[in-house]
Amino acid sequence: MAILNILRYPDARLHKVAKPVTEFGDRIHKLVADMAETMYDAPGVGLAASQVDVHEQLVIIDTSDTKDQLRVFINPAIVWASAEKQVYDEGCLSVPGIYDGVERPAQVKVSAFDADGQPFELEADGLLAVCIQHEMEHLLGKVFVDYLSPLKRNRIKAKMLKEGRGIEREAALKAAGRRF
Ligand code: K1U
Ligand code: ZN
Repeated sequence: MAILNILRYPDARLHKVAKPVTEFGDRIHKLVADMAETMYDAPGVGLAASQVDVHEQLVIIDTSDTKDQLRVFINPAIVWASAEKQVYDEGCLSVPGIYDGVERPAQVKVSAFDADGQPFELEADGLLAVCIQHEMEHLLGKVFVDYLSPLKRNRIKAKMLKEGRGIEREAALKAAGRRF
């Protein structure tokens, strides 16, 4: 297993549209295992393949307290969404440290395939419903900050770019320290 690099907003690759998975097998099992290790390490409750620069329709979610209930959604589709809405303070591993309210349907029914290619349907509410919708939007190339006002979005973009430059500088200094 391996910890994968999570793309940080505003990386343009986060806006790529993911393609359906067409073959199930060892490659998908390894991707799921690596993404799970990455998500638990971060830590987070969900991760879309797009966030690790794999532009295929694969999402993992674990909203359990015990962190032992991994759900895998491959080629997911929302087949029903409630008229009732809920606002949830969402976060995103690609936009670390930023949380803001997003309104979405309170309940959804999703159809998908599991890691072995078996089809299933699931009805979800609460955090699981929020997470499914948030992760599926990553597959469409959308990040939750796209829902915020242009003013908030631009502030977040500037903060992320500034922090990103700091991370790059630290990595360069660390690498230089190893050389000398
Ligand atoms: O980056 C992601 O898409 C994952 C994201 C999922 C999510 C969380 C909350 C609302 C909508 C979508 C996260 O996991 S952000 C981190 C987080 O919420 C969390 C971290 C540690 C413990 C519990 C939650
Ligand atoms: Zn996210």
